[in-house]
Amino acid sequence: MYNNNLYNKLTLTALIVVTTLISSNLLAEPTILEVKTKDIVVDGKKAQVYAIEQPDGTWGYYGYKNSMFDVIVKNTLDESTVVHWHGLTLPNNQDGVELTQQPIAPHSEYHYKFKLTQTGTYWMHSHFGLQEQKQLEAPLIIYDVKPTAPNQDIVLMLQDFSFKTPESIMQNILLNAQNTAPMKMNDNSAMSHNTKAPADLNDVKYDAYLINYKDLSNPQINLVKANRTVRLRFINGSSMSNFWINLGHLKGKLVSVDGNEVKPIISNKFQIGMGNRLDILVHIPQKLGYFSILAQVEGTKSQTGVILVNSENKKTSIPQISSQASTTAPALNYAQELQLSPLNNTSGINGGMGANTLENTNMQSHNSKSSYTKNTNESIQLVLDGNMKDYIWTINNQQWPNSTPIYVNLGSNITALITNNSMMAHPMHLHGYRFKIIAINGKKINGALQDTILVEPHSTVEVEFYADNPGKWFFHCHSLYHMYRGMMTYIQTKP
Ligand SMILES: [Cu+2]
Repeated sequence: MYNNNLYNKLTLTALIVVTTLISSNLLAEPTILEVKTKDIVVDGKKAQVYAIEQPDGTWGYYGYKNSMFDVIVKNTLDESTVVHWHGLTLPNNQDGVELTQQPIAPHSEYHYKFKLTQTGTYWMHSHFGLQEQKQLEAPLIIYDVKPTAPNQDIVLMLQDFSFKTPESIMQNILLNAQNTAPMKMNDNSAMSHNTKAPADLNDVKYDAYLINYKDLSNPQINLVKANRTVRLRFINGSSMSNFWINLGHLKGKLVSVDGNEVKPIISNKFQIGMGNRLDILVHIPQKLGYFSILAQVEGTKSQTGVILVNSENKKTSIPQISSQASTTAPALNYAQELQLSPLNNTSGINGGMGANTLENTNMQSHNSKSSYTKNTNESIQLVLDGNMKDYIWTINNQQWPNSTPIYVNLGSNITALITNNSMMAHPMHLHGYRFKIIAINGKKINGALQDTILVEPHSTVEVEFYADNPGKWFFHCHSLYHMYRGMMTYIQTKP
């Protein structure tokens, strides 16, 4: 008996040692991310889109803070690509964009290696051509500690889908722009400045809206446990669509925006612009059987969603949910942004963020800050505009790629005033940094740290960041066709 136990113990120890050796050996190997085609079914019809998956089928990347992001991107497509790690503060040559590397040629690969210094919900997507429209994207989640119950942590990537090719969508936009531009301008001058024609909200009419490649005719269903808290990680990975998240019967607690913790906001409705991420905690009550989590596109009745099913009460039948809501959703607005503030920030609203505070929050990976000159302040202007007739979109009157860089001094505290002079909202994204929102329409706020901010038509947003990450960093509109038609530039640090 005793001997048997000892034998068992030894066998167990040996097993643990072997397992540890195998897993540590596996950990030392780079993670493979394959850029590939993916067959999906939308509204009962087959379609081919793109995906980024590991060889075992894992969608995207799940890692830990302070570990290495050691990834080989394998391009299995017959066209070039380049994959950007959206929201990560990383070394410039790892950014995964055409500014810092050659595109990855068809059937070739590229190795990325850098330390993960953040935690939270991020994502990856093609920064090449119009591939993002075909869902060449995936989640990128960085944990602080491993979640104890994996089914209580749900990633929800919002996507806009068309059976048309991105090229023909672009062509249609150009045709529509030419036909409707003069009318839009008349409308604008005749109406009050707050009235916007629906055409200004949505340039593209999509066939469906998806969450994790599925529409409401066949939605993703997640089993959840009653009396437990579920973290919903929303990623707006759509190309041209802003959404209202509707949690229905569940009360949500918004705890993180773009991977940065915020003072919690409790509601069952939230706004999410293109490129943004929201982590929302929901508590699953015992008595109900299922919960629909919906996302409705602004200016439309179109919606998508997933169903959470209470694992202890799952006999309840799940009704079909229509892809059309009963009412049209309004345009997104600044109400949510004005409420947001960082969880760990004691600086006053009018005191501004000193460089020291930004240092602490902005670039934990760079320990060389002390070598930079501190507390120099610089301000830059970023003026967004558009020519509706030709569908040309500009930053500071320049249309990418005919742009000159915006220079900032390395180690300076940068205040950037973003002025939107156009009739459309633009989700503006800065690479390599997170910025703090310090004013909206001139109203000073102690706003959130974000990497993407939806700038409403005819409005201003002031953001601040500490320029301690050297290199060339794209600043662009995350509406895919606006970016494609010129709304992109880059910020370059001077030593
Ligand atoms: Cu835009």
